[in-house]
Amino acid sequence: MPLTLLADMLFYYSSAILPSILSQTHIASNVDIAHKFGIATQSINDGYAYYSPPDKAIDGNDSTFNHTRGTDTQNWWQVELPNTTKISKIMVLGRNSNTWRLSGAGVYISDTPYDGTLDESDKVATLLGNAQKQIIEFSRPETGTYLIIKARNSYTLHMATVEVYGQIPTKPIFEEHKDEYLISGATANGEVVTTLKALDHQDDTLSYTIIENVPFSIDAGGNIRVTGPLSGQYSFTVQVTDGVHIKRVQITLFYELACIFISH
Ligand SMILES: [Ca+2]
Ligand SMILES: [Ca+2]
Repeated sequence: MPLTLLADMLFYYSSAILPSILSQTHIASNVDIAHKFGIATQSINDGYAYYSPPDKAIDGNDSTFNHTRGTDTQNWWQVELPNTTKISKIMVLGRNSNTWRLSGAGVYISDTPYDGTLDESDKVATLLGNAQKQIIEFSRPETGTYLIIKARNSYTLHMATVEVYGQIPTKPIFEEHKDEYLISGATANGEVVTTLKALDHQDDTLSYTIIENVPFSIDAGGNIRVTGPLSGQYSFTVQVTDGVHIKRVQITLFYELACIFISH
């Protein structure tokens, strides 16, 4: 093969195909998932003098820290990760003051948010009371959506930084929505009846399709519109794709005029 042809092919593959494949499958192992995607929460704080909000532990700044109250029901912190995340490494850096308070704190990975109780089978580590980087690594990733840290006894929980590394979902995920919708008899042709939006953690461009032949269309924003005369009910599949991965949901639309009223 002539070298120029080979070079052209390499250029073609590298410029046209590889970037799109990489954007779908490659997840940089050095991305701190907690900082980039996490939503941190802790016990309710009501004007407590030493209060510092939960997101200070995932703000990418080692000199700021969260701060809970020091009671055994309020000394917890958690970060919600993309559902679900395969966690391969966690780093916890304690606050550079009152370091002993981190001693004995438990680290848990859970599918559900903290509700006042902890499943000891979810526990993956016990922390030391210091202000050094404590690294927890898993040879086989631990899967979960919540990383929960609970201080020991009634110790106050404060941490400068919590980092999470691993893999997040590559498939688009539909945001929370209803399965069934009632459409008013006054709905006009072209009117939006509902919106089904999906999110993609790689920020890939999403496109939506309705699979069945029904009098509805869906646009790039997930808006479902009436495209023809309606009668009865319609169950159909809405598909979203990021170009590689496909996610589908089934919804049902009831047309109000189809209701049959029986009088006795
Ligand atoms: Ca911080
Ligand atoms: Ca994606």
